[in-house]
Amino acid sequence: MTPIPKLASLVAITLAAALAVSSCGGGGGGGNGGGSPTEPRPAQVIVVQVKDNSYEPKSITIEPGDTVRWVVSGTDRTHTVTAVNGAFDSGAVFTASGATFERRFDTAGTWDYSCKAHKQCCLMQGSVRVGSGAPPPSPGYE
Ligand SMILES: [Cu+2]
Repeated sequence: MTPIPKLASLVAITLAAALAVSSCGGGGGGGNGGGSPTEPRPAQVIVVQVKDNSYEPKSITIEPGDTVRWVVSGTDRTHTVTAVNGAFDSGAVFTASGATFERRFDTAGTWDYSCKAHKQCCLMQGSVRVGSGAPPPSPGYE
Protein backbone atom coordinates (compact mmCIF):
# COMPACT_ATOMS: atom_id res chain seq x y z
CA MET A 1 0.00 0.00 0.00
CA THR A 2 2.44 2.68 -1.00
CA PRO A 3 1.63 5.51 -3.40
CA ILE A 4 4.28 4.33 -5.83
CA PRO A 5 2.01 2.09 -7.96
CA LYS A 6 -0.44 4.95 -8.39
CA LEU A 7 2.34 7.23 -9.51
CA ALA A 8 3.63 4.63 -11.94
CA SER A 9 0.24 4.18 -13.54
CA LEU A 10 -0.17 7.94 -13.85
CA VAL A 11 3.18 8.17 -15.62
CA ALA A 12 2.19 5.34 -17.93
CA ILE A 13 -1.04 7.05 -18.86
CA THR A 14 0.77 10.31 -19.49
CA LEU A 15 3.33 8.60 -21.69
CA ALA A 16 0.61 6.81 -23.64
CA ALA A 17 -1.18 10.08 -24.25
CA ALA A 18 2.01 11.76 -25.41
CA LEU A 19 2.75 8.91 -27.80
CA ALA A 20 -0.78 9.03 -29.18
CA VAL A 21 -0.45 12.75 -29.86
CA SER A 22 2.95 12.48 -31.49
CA SER A 23 1.92 9.54 -33.64
CA CYS A 24 -0.85 11.62 -35.09
CA GLY A 25 0.50 14.49 -37.16
CA GLY A 26 2.34 13.74 -40.34
CA GLY A 27 0.40 12.21 -43.16
CA GLY A 28 -1.77 14.49 -45.19
CA GLY A 29 0.01 16.98 -47.35
CA GLY A 30 -0.20 14.66 -50.30
CA GLY A 31 -1.31 15.79 -53.71
CA ASN A 32 -0.21 19.10 -55.16
CA GLY A 33 -3.24 19.93 -57.23
CA GLY A 34 -1.43 19.46 -60.46
CA GLY A 35 -3.99 18.95 -63.16
CA SER A 36 -3.56 16.94 -66.28
CA PRO A 37 -0.66 17.77 -68.58
CA THR A 38 -3.04 18.51 -71.43
CA GLU A 39 -4.81 21.18 -69.44
CA PRO A 40 -3.94 24.62 -70.85
CA ARG A 41 -2.09 26.93 -68.53
CA PRO A 42 -4.13 29.80 -67.10
CA ALA A 43 -4.10 33.03 -69.08
CA GLN A 44 -1.52 35.49 -67.88
CA VAL A 45 -1.08 39.24 -67.79
CA ILE A 46 2.30 40.39 -69.05
CA VAL A 47 3.48 43.86 -68.12
CA VAL A 48 5.45 46.06 -70.50
CA GLN A 49 6.80 49.32 -69.15
CA VAL A 50 6.32 52.45 -71.21
CA LYS A 51 9.27 54.75 -70.73
CA ASP A 52 10.53 57.79 -72.56
CA ASN A 53 11.14 56.56 -76.08
CA SER A 54 11.21 52.86 -75.29
CA TYR A 55 9.14 49.88 -74.26
CA GLU A 56 10.61 47.42 -71.80
CA PRO A 57 10.85 44.67 -72.70
CA LYS A 58 10.79 45.75 -76.30
CA SER A 59 9.59 42.41 -77.65
CA ILE A 60 7.62 39.81 -75.75
CA THR A 61 6.33 36.35 -76.57
CA ILE A 62 3.03 35.26 -75.02
CA GLU A 63 0.42 32.56 -75.51
CA PRO A 64 -3.01 33.00 -77.08
CA GLY A 65 -5.45 34.29 -74.47
CA ASP A 66 -2.82 36.25 -72.58
CA THR A 67 -3.21 39.96 -71.91
CA VAL A 68 -0.50 42.56 -72.31
CA ARG A 69 -0.64 45.48 -69.91
CA TRP A 70 1.43 48.51 -70.84
CA VAL A 71 2.20 50.68 -67.84
CA VAL A 72 3.76 54.12 -67.87
CA SER A 73 6.86 54.17 -65.73
CA GLY A 74 8.59 57.33 -64.62
CA THR A 75 7.51 59.78 -67.29
CA ASP A 76 4.69 62.21 -67.88
CA ARG A 77 5.32 62.69 -71.56
CA THR A 78 2.53 61.39 -73.74
CA HIS A 79 3.10 58.09 -75.49
CA THR A 80 0.89 55.62 -77.32
CA VAL A 81 0.80 51.93 -78.13
CA THR A 82 -0.31 51.79 -81.74
CA ALA A 83 -0.30 48.67 -83.88
CA VAL A 84 1.36 49.05 -87.26
CA ASN A 85 -1.48 47.09 -88.88
CA GLY A 86 -4.15 49.11 -87.09
CA ALA A 87 -5.33 46.23 -84.88
CA PHE A 88 -5.16 48.34 -81.72
CA ASP A 89 -4.36 51.84 -80.58
CA SER A 90 -4.17 53.00 -76.99
CA GLY A 91 -4.72 56.61 -77.94
CA ALA A 92 -3.06 59.23 -75.78
CA VAL A 93 -3.73 57.50 -72.48
CA PHE A 94 -0.13 57.46 -71.30
CA THR A 95 -0.07 60.91 -69.84
CA ALA A 96 1.02 60.12 -66.29
CA SER A 97 3.11 57.54 -64.49
CA GLY A 98 0.96 54.52 -63.65
CA ALA A 99 -1.45 54.92 -66.55
CA THR A 100 -2.21 51.63 -68.27
CA PHE A 101 -3.53 50.16 -71.48
CA GLU A 102 -4.46 46.50 -71.87
CA ARG A 103 -5.15 44.23 -74.80
CA ARG A 104 -5.85 40.53 -74.90
CA PHE A 105 -4.35 38.55 -77.76
CA ASP A 106 -6.45 35.55 -78.73
CA THR A 107 -4.95 34.64 -82.07
CA ALA A 108 -1.43 33.56 -82.90
CA GLY A 109 0.76 35.92 -84.86
CA THR A 110 3.09 38.86 -84.47
CA TRP A 111 2.06 42.44 -83.84
CA ASP A 112 4.50 45.29 -84.40
CA TYR A 113 3.57 48.48 -82.63
CA SER A 114 5.02 51.92 -82.03
CA CYS A 115 4.41 55.25 -80.34
CA LYS A 116 2.75 57.78 -82.60
CA ALA A 117 4.73 60.61 -81.07
CA HIS A 118 8.15 59.00 -80.93
CA LYS A 119 8.41 56.55 -83.77
CA GLN A 120 9.98 58.94 -86.25
CA CYS A 121 12.35 60.70 -83.90
CA CYS A 122 13.30 57.94 -81.53
CA LEU A 123 12.33 54.56 -82.97
CA MET A 124 9.98 53.94 -80.05
CA GLN A 125 8.87 50.54 -81.28
CA GLY A 126 8.01 47.13 -79.88
CA SER A 127 6.32 43.88 -80.70
CA VAL A 128 4.09 41.17 -79.30
CA ARG A 129 4.55 37.61 -80.52
CA VAL A 130 1.64 35.33 -79.78
CA GLY A 131 2.26 31.60 -79.85
CA SER A 132 5.48 29.66 -80.13
CA GLY A 133 5.26 29.67 -83.93
CA ALA A 134 4.83 33.43 -84.27
CA PRO A 135 7.01 34.93 -87.00
CA PRO A 136 9.81 37.31 -86.02
CA PRO A 137 8.96 41.00 -85.71
CA SER A 138 9.91 43.44 -88.45
CA PRO A 139 13.39 44.98 -88.26
CA GLY A 140 13.42 47.70 -85.62
CA TYR A 141 10.57 46.11 -83.64
CA GLU A 142 12.37 43.04 -82.35
CU1 LIG B 1 6.25 58.10 -77.19
